[in-house]
Amino acid sequence: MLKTDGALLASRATRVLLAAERVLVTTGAGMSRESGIPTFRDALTGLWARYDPEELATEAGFRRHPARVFGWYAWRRRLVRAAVPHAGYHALVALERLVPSLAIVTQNVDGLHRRAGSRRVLELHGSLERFSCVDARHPFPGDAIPLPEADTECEPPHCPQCGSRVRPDVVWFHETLPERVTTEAWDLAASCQAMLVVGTSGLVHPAAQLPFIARDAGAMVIEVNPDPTEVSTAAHIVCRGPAGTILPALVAALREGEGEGARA
Ligand code: BV8
Repeated sequence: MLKTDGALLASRATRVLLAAERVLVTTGAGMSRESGIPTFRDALTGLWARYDPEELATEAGFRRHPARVFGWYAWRRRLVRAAVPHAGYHALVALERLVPSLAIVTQNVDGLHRRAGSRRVLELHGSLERFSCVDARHPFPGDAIPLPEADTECEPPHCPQCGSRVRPDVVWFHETLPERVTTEAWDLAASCQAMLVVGTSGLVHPAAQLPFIARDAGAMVIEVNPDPTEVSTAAHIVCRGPAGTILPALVAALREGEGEGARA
């Protein structure tokens, strides 16, 4: 049977994954697209179309227009609540059982990896489901924050301890990433044998450095993305297609490989 480029690449990727003890998966907004969650740039649509990320995803923007920013995050939180993890997420859960050690480092704040059942997930940019106050980052219970029905601006509550406004516990632009998670993610990137890079444009730093750290440490880098990205140059194998199709195909091939006792 003539092997298509896609099949050839998938089998090369399968062999790499079969040979790897430690696999690291890094994901971006493209991973959530097939579950109906807009990518970051796509989320600047409708009511939010006329604002740039600096306006909606920075502390300065929040202090200038708290109700506008809080409304945008409430709208995204409602979208995420209604979303269902697609087959690509379940493939990563299965992959966790097929390789000795697997971890997921995500830029996504939607929590879908954990919702699908992935156990080792590092959220580099925080979560839409966690909240804290803007002045002192005192934690604030998410279930005390109602989800507005419409895409509307909504006033954030105030912190019972210091009175400052409550914000989503995400990493905004010009903010440093959570130390513990970042240290663990960088260590994993520098010590994995294979990295799957799924659905990221590689434009946002420092997360964009991870594929290059892995490559420079001798790991095989496999990109899964329908379009070329900043990461493509770091990739040894490029699988051009959607995560919801490529990842299940990779896991099916891996199971086949496992069946034939191909693991190193
Ligand atoms: C910081 C949380 C230190 C909030 C987010 C070095 C060079 C240049 C700039 C910088 C640099 N270092 C720092 C910067 C500044 C800045 C930055 O990177 N700017 C960029 C835009 C140029 N970085 C920061 O500010 C970081 N902090 O550096 O702190 C510091 C501290 C004090 C003072 C100075 C410095 C913080 C960055 C984190 C920001 N927070 N999210 C929220 O979500 O609201 S970023 C947010 O956008 C996401 O988390 C994600 O990281 C990013 C979106 O990127 P992607 O996930 O890649 O998504 P994108 O839409 O771009 O692409 C989607 C891809 O999927 C595409 O390739 C597409 O082809 C593909 N796709 C589509 N469909 C599918 C698919 N793939 C597979 N399957 C499909 N079906």
